[in-house]
Amino acid sequence: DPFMHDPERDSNLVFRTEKPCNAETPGSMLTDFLTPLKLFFVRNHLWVPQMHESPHSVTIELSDGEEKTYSLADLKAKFREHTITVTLQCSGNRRAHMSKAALGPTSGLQWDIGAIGTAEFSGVRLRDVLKDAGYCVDGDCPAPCQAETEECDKHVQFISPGDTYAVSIPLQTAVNPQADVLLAWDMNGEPINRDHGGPLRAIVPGTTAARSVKWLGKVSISSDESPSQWQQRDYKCFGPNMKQTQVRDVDWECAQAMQETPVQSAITNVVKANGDKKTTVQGFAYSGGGRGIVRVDVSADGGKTWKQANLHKDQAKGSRRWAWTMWSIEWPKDDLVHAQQAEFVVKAVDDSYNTQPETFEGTWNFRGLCANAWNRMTVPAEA
Ligand code: MTE
Ligand code: MO
Repeated sequence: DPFMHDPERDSNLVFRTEKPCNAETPGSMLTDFLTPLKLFFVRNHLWVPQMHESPHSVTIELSDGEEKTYSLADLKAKFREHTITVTLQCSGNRRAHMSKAALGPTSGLQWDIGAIGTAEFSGVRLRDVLKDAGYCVDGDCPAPCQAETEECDKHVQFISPGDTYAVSIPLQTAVNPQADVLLAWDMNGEPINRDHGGPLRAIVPGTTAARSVKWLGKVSISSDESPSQWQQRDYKCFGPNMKQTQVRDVDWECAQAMQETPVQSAITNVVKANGDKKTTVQGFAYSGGGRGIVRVDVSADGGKTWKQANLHKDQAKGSRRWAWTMWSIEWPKDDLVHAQQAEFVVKAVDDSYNTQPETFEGTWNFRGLCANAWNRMTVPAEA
């Protein structure tokens, strides 16, 4: 049993599968800006590897095949340490909601709202390490590769030991100092634990969490995306007309692998106080690509009328906005139009004025990815 050596997990987590461990945070517990480590969702495709080799090391491979290896101690000694606040969201977060659409169930782990969490990650910038390994990242570098067809450096692959997991990100993201891509060893001030990818993990802010490779062993610059199924297949959206039964007809190559993610929000709690006179609705809002949240609209009548939530101040660190924004709004009882129940709804707007679709019908895809329609929570008037 390769799962025999998996770490113990908090019993508050909601397990979707045990082996491999796929467990989400109960939505009602996603109240802190920084998610407590023991509650942080776990998404493992396989078992948690035992990192016998001590000291741990990562190998950088340039496109000409030249390699340079760094131990964790080398990384700590040689490069400047950076700390950034990053929300990691699984590509399939809220898939269970998309599965309730008229178009029918989607395949994959049926997550509710809790395959998301936020932490402070510390480590070194990947670009600094690439530079040290001999790759030109700034100054008088050869002109960047433009043409789609040209054989040149376009991607950075992240590989886990034994090829147990591998994906890639665009090279431009990896070398951009404002993109804050890290090789990280600390999470909320503690060494990253085994479930979350310790001793060393890639962190790609603003990008679907599948690209933040845990137990990082190798970084490779290449002209092609990673050939793995996790790059070529699993994280691609097709049109709502493409059903699971048509998978054989799908042109995998024509679809874009997920990187930056769309705007998302969810209601985590509806709390009544003061003899039910006051209802507080709270939740999170997040967008990918470093886009901040500029507005959160909340409705108590299923989306007919709206008010704006208070966006909470926080101490997010980073060159751009990589973290979610927590929000809340108080609803006086007299303003609740429906006597029997209130249907609270949330939608968020990011700083590019992207917002969320009302329903899942238009963005439905058979893998249940990018599920970001308005989030609803129905609450009886007398709880
Ligand atoms: N890295 C490795 N090596 N193996 C994995 O299974 N899962 C990916 C990513 N990195 C994965 C991985 C996916 S799909 C997600 S959503 C995140 O890790 C989950 O990170 P977490 O378990 O720390 O929350
Ligand atoms: Mo994921």
